[in-house]
Amino acid sequence: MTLDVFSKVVSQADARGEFLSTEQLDALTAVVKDGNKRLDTVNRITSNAADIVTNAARALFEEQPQLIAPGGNAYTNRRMAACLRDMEIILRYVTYATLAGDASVLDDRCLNGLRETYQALGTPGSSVAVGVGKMKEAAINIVNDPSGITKGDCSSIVSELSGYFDRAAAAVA
Ligand code: PEB
Repeated sequence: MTLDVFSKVVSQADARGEFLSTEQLDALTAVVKDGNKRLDTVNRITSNAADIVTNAARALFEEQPQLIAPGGNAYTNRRMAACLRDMEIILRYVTYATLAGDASVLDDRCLNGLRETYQALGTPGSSVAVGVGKMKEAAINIVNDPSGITKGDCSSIVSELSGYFDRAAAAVA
Protein backbone atom coordinates (compact mmCIF):
# COMPACT_ATOMS: atom_id res chain seq x y z
CA MET A 1 0.00 0.00 0.00
CA THR A 2 1.33 3.44 -0.98
CA LEU A 3 1.50 5.60 2.12
CA ASP A 4 3.06 8.78 3.41
CA VAL A 5 4.77 8.99 6.78
CA PHE A 6 1.56 10.17 8.49
CA SER A 7 -0.78 7.55 7.09
CA LYS A 8 1.85 4.88 7.70
CA VAL A 9 1.95 5.67 11.42
CA VAL A 10 -1.85 5.82 11.58
CA SER A 11 -2.22 2.47 9.88
CA GLN A 12 0.38 0.82 12.14
CA ALA A 13 -1.27 2.21 15.27
CA ASP A 14 -4.72 1.21 14.05
CA ALA A 15 -3.55 -2.32 13.32
CA ARG A 16 -2.70 -2.59 17.01
CA GLY A 17 -5.76 -0.64 18.15
CA GLU A 18 -3.53 1.86 19.92
CA PHE A 19 -3.30 5.62 20.16
CA LEU A 20 -0.23 7.19 18.59
CA SER A 21 2.73 6.95 20.96
CA THR A 22 4.66 9.95 22.24
CA GLU A 23 7.64 8.78 20.17
CA GLN A 24 5.52 8.61 17.04
CA LEU A 25 4.07 12.05 17.66
CA ASP A 26 7.55 13.47 18.32
CA ALA A 27 8.82 11.97 15.10
CA LEU A 28 5.89 13.40 13.14
CA THR A 29 6.38 16.79 14.78
CA ALA A 30 9.96 16.76 13.51
CA VAL A 31 8.69 15.95 10.01
CA VAL A 32 6.33 18.93 10.15
CA LYS A 33 8.98 21.28 11.60
CA ASP A 34 11.43 20.32 8.86
CA GLY A 35 8.77 20.36 6.17
CA ASN A 36 10.37 23.21 4.24
CA LYS A 37 13.66 21.32 4.00
CA ARG A 38 11.78 18.38 2.56
CA LEU A 39 9.95 20.53 0.02
CA ASP A 40 13.14 22.39 -0.93
CA THR A 41 14.89 19.05 -1.42
CA VAL A 42 12.15 17.74 -3.69
CA ASN A 43 12.00 21.05 -5.54
CA ARG A 44 15.73 21.18 -6.17
CA ILE A 45 15.91 17.62 -7.47
CA THR A 46 12.80 18.10 -9.58
CA SER A 47 14.09 21.28 -11.21
CA ASN A 48 17.43 19.63 -11.98
CA ALA A 49 16.11 16.21 -12.95
CA ALA A 50 17.14 16.38 -16.61
CA ASP A 51 20.73 17.32 -15.70
CA ILE A 52 20.93 14.72 -12.95
CA VAL A 53 19.82 11.96 -15.34
CA THR A 54 21.97 13.03 -18.30
CA ASN A 55 25.15 13.51 -16.27
CA ALA A 56 24.69 10.24 -14.41
CA ALA A 57 24.14 8.37 -17.68
CA ARG A 58 27.18 10.01 -19.26
CA ALA A 59 29.35 9.05 -16.28
CA LEU A 60 27.97 5.51 -16.36
CA PHE A 61 28.81 5.12 -20.06
CA GLU A 62 32.29 6.52 -19.47
CA GLU A 63 32.91 3.86 -16.84
CA GLN A 64 31.16 1.09 -18.74
CA PRO A 65 31.68 1.88 -22.44
CA GLN A 66 30.60 -1.63 -23.41
CA LEU A 67 27.01 -0.50 -22.73
CA ILE A 68 27.09 1.87 -25.71
CA ALA A 69 29.33 -0.23 -27.97
CA PRO A 70 27.62 -2.29 -30.71
CA GLY A 71 25.67 -5.07 -29.04
CA GLY A 72 25.64 -3.17 -25.71
CA ASN A 73 22.56 -2.72 -23.57
CA ALA A 74 22.26 0.99 -24.37
CA TYR A 75 23.38 0.67 -28.01
CA THR A 76 20.90 2.05 -30.58
CA ASN A 77 18.82 5.12 -29.95
CA ARG A 78 15.91 3.01 -28.81
CA ARG A 79 17.86 1.37 -26.00
CA MET A 80 19.63 4.60 -25.07
CA ALA A 81 16.24 6.30 -24.80
CA ALA A 82 14.89 3.40 -22.70
CA CYS A 83 17.91 3.68 -20.42
CA LEU A 84 17.57 7.44 -19.86
CA ARG A 85 13.85 6.98 -19.34
CA ASP A 86 14.42 4.26 -16.73
CA MET A 87 16.82 6.49 -14.81
CA GLU A 88 14.33 9.34 -14.96
CA ILE A 89 11.52 7.08 -13.70
CA ILE A 90 13.64 5.93 -10.76
CA LEU A 91 14.60 9.53 -9.91
CA ARG A 92 10.96 10.59 -10.12
CA TYR A 93 9.90 7.91 -7.62
CA VAL A 94 12.76 8.90 -5.32
CA THR A 95 11.32 12.43 -5.29
CA TYR A 96 7.85 11.05 -4.49
CA ALA A 97 9.22 8.98 -1.60
CA THR A 98 11.12 12.01 -0.32
CA LEU A 99 7.97 14.10 -0.41
CA ALA A 100 5.95 11.37 1.30
CA GLY A 101 8.69 10.66 3.85
CA ASP A 102 8.09 6.98 3.15
CA ALA A 103 9.49 4.45 0.67
CA SER A 104 6.24 2.64 -0.08
CA VAL A 105 5.43 4.58 -3.24
CA LEU A 106 8.93 3.85 -4.55
CA ASP A 107 8.67 0.18 -3.61
CA ASP A 108 5.15 -0.49 -4.85
CA ARG A 109 5.13 1.49 -8.08
CA CYS A 110 8.72 1.35 -9.25
CA LEU A 111 10.97 -1.23 -7.61
CA ASN A 112 8.57 -4.12 -7.18
CA GLY A 113 9.51 -6.67 -9.85
CA LEU A 114 12.11 -4.41 -11.45
CA ARG A 115 14.97 -6.86 -10.90
CA GLU A 116 12.96 -9.59 -12.66
CA THR A 117 12.07 -7.20 -15.48
CA TYR A 118 15.76 -6.46 -16.06
CA GLN A 119 16.63 -10.14 -15.90
CA ALA A 120 13.97 -10.90 -18.49
CA LEU A 121 15.19 -8.07 -20.73
CA GLY A 122 18.84 -9.00 -20.36
CA THR A 123 19.55 -5.51 -18.99
CA PRO A 124 22.37 -5.51 -16.41
CA GLY A 125 20.75 -4.44 -13.15
CA SER A 126 24.17 -3.89 -11.61
CA SER A 127 24.83 -1.18 -14.22
CA VAL A 128 21.48 0.42 -13.50
CA ALA A 129 22.50 0.41 -9.82
CA VAL A 130 25.73 2.24 -10.69
CA GLY A 131 23.69 4.84 -12.61
CA VAL A 132 21.39 5.26 -9.61
CA GLY A 133 24.44 5.79 -7.38
CA LYS A 134 25.61 8.56 -9.69
CA MET A 135 22.20 10.23 -9.57
CA LYS A 136 22.41 10.01 -5.78
CA GLU A 137 25.77 11.82 -5.67
CA ALA A 138 24.50 14.56 -7.99
CA ALA A 139 21.21 14.96 -6.11
CA ILE A 140 22.98 15.23 -2.75
CA ASN A 141 25.35 17.89 -4.11
CA ILE A 142 22.44 19.88 -5.45
CA VAL A 143 20.46 19.57 -2.22
CA ASN A 144 23.49 20.57 -0.11
CA ASP A 145 24.34 23.60 -2.25
CA PRO A 146 24.29 26.48 0.26
CA SER A 147 23.64 29.21 -2.31
CA GLY A 148 20.27 30.90 -2.57
CA ILE A 149 18.63 29.07 0.30
CA THR A 150 18.06 29.51 4.03
CA LYS A 151 20.97 27.97 5.88
CA GLY A 152 20.25 25.03 8.13
CA ASP A 153 21.14 21.47 9.02
CA CYS A 154 20.09 19.25 6.16
CA SER A 155 21.86 16.09 7.31
CA SER A 156 18.68 14.30 8.29
CA ILE A 157 16.79 14.89 5.03
CA VAL A 158 19.93 14.14 3.01
CA SER A 159 20.42 10.84 4.80
CA GLU A 160 16.77 9.96 4.22
CA LEU A 161 17.18 10.88 0.55
CA SER A 162 20.31 8.76 0.22
CA GLY A 163 18.39 5.87 1.71
CA TYR A 164 15.84 5.99 -1.10
CA PHE A 165 18.58 5.96 -3.76
CA ASP A 166 20.32 3.09 -1.95
CA ARG A 167 17.05 1.21 -1.81
CA ALA A 168 16.54 1.64 -5.55
CA ALA A 169 20.11 0.55 -6.30
CA ALA A 170 19.84 -2.48 -4.01
CA ALA A 171 16.57 -3.50 -5.64
CA VAL A 172 18.22 -3.99 -9.03
CA ALA A 173 21.90 -4.67 -8.25
C1 PEB B 1 11.55 -0.62 -16.56
N1 PEB B 1 12.86 -0.89 -18.69
C2 PEB B 1 12.72 -1.43 -19.92
C3 PEB B 1 11.41 -2.06 -20.00
C4 PEB B 1 10.80 -1.83 -18.77
C5 PEB B 1 11.71 -1.10 -17.98
C6 PEB B 1 9.42 -2.30 -18.35
C7 PEB B 1 10.86 -2.83 -21.18
C8 PEB B 1 9.89 -2.05 -22.02
C9 PEB B 1 10.56 -0.90 -22.74
O1 PEB B 1 11.60 -1.11 -23.41
O2 PEB B 1 10.07 0.21 -22.59
N2 PEB B 1 9.54 0.71 -16.87
C10 PEB B 1 10.92 0.77 -16.46
C11 PEB B 1 10.82 1.20 -15.05
C12 PEB B 1 9.50 1.26 -14.67
C13 PEB B 1 8.70 0.96 -15.86
C14 PEB B 1 12.02 1.52 -14.19
C15 PEB B 1 9.01 1.62 -13.35
C16 PEB B 1 7.75 2.00 -13.08
O3 PEB B 1 7.46 0.94 -15.93
N3 PEB B 1 20.21 -0.11 -20.46
C17 PEB B 1 21.51 0.06 -20.11
C18 PEB B 1 21.63 0.66 -18.78
C19 PEB B 1 20.20 0.84 -18.35
C20 PEB B 1 19.37 0.32 -19.48
C21 PEB B 1 22.39 -0.24 -17.85
C22 PEB B 1 20.66 2.78 -16.81
O4 PEB B 1 22.47 -0.25 -20.79
C23 PEB B 1 18.00 0.27 -19.44
C24 PEB B 1 19.89 2.32 -18.03
N4 PEB B 1 15.75 -0.51 -19.95
C25 PEB B 1 17.02 -0.28 -20.35
C26 PEB B 1 17.09 -0.64 -21.73
C27 PEB B 1 15.84 -1.15 -22.08
C28 PEB B 1 15.01 -1.04 -20.94
C29 PEB B 1 13.67 -1.43 -20.97
C30 PEB B 1 18.26 -0.52 -22.64
C31 PEB B 1 15.46 -1.70 -23.43
C32 PEB B 1 15.84 -3.17 -23.42
C33 PEB B 1 15.65 -3.79 -24.78
O5 PEB B 1 14.55 -3.68 -25.34
O6 PEB B 1 16.63 -4.38 -25.26
